[in-house]
Amino acid sequence: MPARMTTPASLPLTSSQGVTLSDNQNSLRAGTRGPTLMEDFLLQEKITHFDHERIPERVVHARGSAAHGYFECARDCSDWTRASFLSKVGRRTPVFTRFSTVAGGAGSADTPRDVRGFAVKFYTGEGNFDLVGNNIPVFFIQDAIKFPDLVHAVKMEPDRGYPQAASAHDTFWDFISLMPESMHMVMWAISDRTLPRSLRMIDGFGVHTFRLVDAQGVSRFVKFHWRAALGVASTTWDEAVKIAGADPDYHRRDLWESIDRGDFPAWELALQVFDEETAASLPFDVLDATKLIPEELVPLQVVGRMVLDRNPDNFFAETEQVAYCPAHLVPGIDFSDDPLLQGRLFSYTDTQLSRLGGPNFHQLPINQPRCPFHNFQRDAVMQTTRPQGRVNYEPNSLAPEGPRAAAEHGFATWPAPTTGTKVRQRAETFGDHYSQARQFLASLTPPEQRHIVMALAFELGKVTVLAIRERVLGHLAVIDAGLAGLVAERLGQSVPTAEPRPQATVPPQDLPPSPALSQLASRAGGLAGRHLAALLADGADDTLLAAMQRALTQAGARLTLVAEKIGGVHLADGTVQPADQALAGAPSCLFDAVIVLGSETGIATLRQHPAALDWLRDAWRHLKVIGLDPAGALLARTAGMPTDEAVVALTQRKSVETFVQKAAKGKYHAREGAPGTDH
Ligand code: HDE
Repeated sequence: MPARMTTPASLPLTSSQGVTLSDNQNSLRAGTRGPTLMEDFLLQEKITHFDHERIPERVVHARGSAAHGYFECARDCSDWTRASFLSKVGRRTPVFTRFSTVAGGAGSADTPRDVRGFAVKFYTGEGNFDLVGNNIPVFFIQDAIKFPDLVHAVKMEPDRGYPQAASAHDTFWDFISLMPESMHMVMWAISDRTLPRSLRMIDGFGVHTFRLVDAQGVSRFVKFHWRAALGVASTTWDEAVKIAGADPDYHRRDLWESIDRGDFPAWELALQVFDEETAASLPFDVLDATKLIPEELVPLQVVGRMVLDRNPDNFFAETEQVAYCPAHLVPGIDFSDDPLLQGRLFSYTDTQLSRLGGPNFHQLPINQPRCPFHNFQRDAVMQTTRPQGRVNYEPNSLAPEGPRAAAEHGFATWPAPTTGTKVRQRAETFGDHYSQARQFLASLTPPEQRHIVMALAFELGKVTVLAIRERVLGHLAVIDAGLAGLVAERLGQSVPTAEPRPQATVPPQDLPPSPALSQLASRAGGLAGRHLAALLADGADDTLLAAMQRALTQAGARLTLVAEKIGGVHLADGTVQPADQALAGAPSCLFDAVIVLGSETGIATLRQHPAALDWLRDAWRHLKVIGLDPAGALLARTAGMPTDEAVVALTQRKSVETFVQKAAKGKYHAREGAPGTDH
């Protein structure tokens, strides 16, 4: 019997050829127990399509999450550029933004230690502009020809197929130890920046120096920065590892849910604009992507704001098929001669040819410009347009109304004077690999510096070849002898003193610290966008819970209720409070700060429960602000959790305020070093 599931309102289920199906539950067979027939074209069509559902994943940045939104111009930048999306205050340009990790496959977890991609497609009235950046302002290498080697080294090792999404292995550090130019980026890559708390809490950087060109044809250099409205925040390493197990989709879910709730993430677009003279005065080359320009030298100027306010309708059609390319430019913006950027210009289109199957990927709805586009490019795989007429060439006299180049307002490359001998050689001005690495370290707060030591010791602790560890220690010694010593001590080996210890070809300089590089020193603060949890036991005080809920909502945070059973608990007033999540699926690593409420009898079962004890031990270890009513304090005592200023006794209303004020400051770094914490 075919299963009939139609209702009067439903659409007919058809094949891809438009034929309505009478049965979508049974394939065609010779008798109810007989063989399936080859003529079942409906079965064949369905299975064949399914067999080909996957396309090659991106060779890097395979794991990503994206959203729609808009960019609103806040400064008339026509004194710098003729790009129309930057020239009118209040003008809104639609965007599609994809965040990604770099090394892991499409199905890997969201929280490995890794750089995050930050790619924005602006659908401007003059064509698509793609700003394809990262959450770190510099890169590992100076020349595109090294990119395949870098990526091979960091990805899983080719014989054994592991580790997935991890830089802590021999081949990555082997490569790094032989590439002194990577040292500045390495300092960023092992800093807290690569353990973001949320994709809503990362900054973005265009990395390379680009050009802006105004209507008079005057060009200036520019660096692009995205600054997260919520500030930059990170997890600890142990937290990131535990999140990967508890919720591998932690960042994807966080982005989706906040947009779904109407809590839209936002970023300021800020520019560093400078002329050739300023570029020449800097102690490094602005064409070298392993260097940044400290804000203290060239200030950031805010030119607009991006808001992501709509989730994709379909992950594959949008997030997976979006094709970014740094060569997607609009009039008023141009490239510089940065050799890393130059290599990227062809790579992205090239990779789409194999990933999306041919040169018509710009016709996919997510990639199509939102302004009219017409030319004489024709045919090819998956052509979805129907160009009319006999003229598919230019110049022509047969279609005078057809498309023509426009000398006055079309894209014109800025006429940068260029002469030179063909060489495979780096400029001497690219030679200093250590000064900015040292400057970055010196610009960080003591906890951030400590995390770098811990991270290096962890990563190198996974390196089995002694000579690789020694080579890396040698580089660290050039950056900072103290750093090398601390890492060596944790590894239980010494910093090599004799050859072949790495030497700097260009002696490093002591550049002045740039406080803007520290995420702790420049963090926005506040509880907006944060996610807290209350672990509840029977007898929890209903008025205290309601006061906490009110205070957190007012601060822009949300509170998830966790209980041993999803059915919830009985509050002190006798009402049943359902839980949002059961304890087994909601460890404290998923939340920014936590509270425990119950009663002496109600908390008794939790005191026997390893997950409840770990809940508090981990909250402590992960430097969270913790609120405890007297029952919570009993649980803490059973867990052996010490106490400090960031553990707040929750008694009455006033204590709710104290808790909220403390939690708004973020992690309590002063706890680091105490028993039960990582140090
Ligand atoms: Fe990429 N990069 N990249 N990259 N990159 C790709 O393009 C490449 C580099 C970045 O969400 C690929 O469509 C080369 C720097 C992001 O879809 C590929 C070099 C920066 C994304 C490629 C670099 C980036 C990519 C793989 C050295 C920061 C994800 C899939 C010259 C400024 C975009 C794809 C998305 C993706 C090549 C270096 C950022 C293979 C050759 C530096 C955010 O074309």
